[in-house]
Amino acid sequence: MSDSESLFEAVATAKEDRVMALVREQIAAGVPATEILAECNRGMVELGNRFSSGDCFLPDLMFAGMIMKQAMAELSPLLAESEDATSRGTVVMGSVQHDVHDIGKDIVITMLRGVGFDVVDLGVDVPPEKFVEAITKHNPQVVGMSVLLTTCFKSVIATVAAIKQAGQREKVSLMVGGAAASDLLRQNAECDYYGRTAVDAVKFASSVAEAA
Ligand code: B12
Repeated sequence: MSDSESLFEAVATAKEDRVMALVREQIAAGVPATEILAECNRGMVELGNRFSSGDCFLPDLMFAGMIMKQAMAELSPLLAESEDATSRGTVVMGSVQHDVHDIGKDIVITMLRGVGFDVVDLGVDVPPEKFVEAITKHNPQVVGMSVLLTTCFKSVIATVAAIKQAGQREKVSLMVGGAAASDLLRQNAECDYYGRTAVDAVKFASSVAEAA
């Protein structure tokens, strides 16, 4: 292991010890948690590119997922620091049906909670009817769907259709995000908002809360 290896490179090559050492070093040096996280995310995207080109394999993705969760355990308390203890509203979040990626969803949740939202985490591989049930039970202002697989576009569309069918569409704002999402998906699925990052999710939920 080279001591000059950056956090980006260490994540992209799934080097657990180096990632954790650099995360702790950067926290101690006062680098904002959001910046540390952004560099980890870029590393994960690079790892995905290496996976696509056959330079690494599924176990590497799984291992990197575990490393990211460890890094998140260190960063979450910093991301969740909030001056405002009163609830700003409720958000229901889940990774859509057939999608088990949860690292990005969990970051979105941590950041939303950090700025004072109550978040109901439905987990991963969430079928449309679970979103509908959660809306009935928790009466959220915002529902967020995370999607990392292009094969799961149809899950986003099916979730929105189920929400419409249940007569809930007018009472919730729908946001979609995750590496496979785009503004085109937002349009096709008739969501209200596409966000590229967890910070975008916070901005959108905050704008909905402020307008209420
Ligand atoms: C780690 C990983 C895995 C891990 C996941 C571990 C876990 N617990 O999540 C494991 C090993 C399980 C996995 C499995 C698979 N994976 Co995978 N995986 C990845 C990888 C490398 C990183 C994902 C990640 O965590 N990124 C870091 C997080 C922080 O980023 P993020 O999720 O995008 O979230 C950020 C934003 O998008 C945003 N965000 C996220 N959600 C939301 C929601 C809202 C509402 C908003 C506003 C914002 C938002 O906020 C976050 C922070 O800013 C990606 C590569 C990539 N480019 O994404 C491939 C990738 C997503 N996987 C891929 C594939 C193909 C698979 C498998 C099919 C592989 C296989 N052959 O089995 C399976 C599918 C499993 C399933 N059914 O879901 C492909 C998808 C290709 C495609 N176009 O569909 C990718 C892109 C890799 C590639 N380049 O080929 N994977």
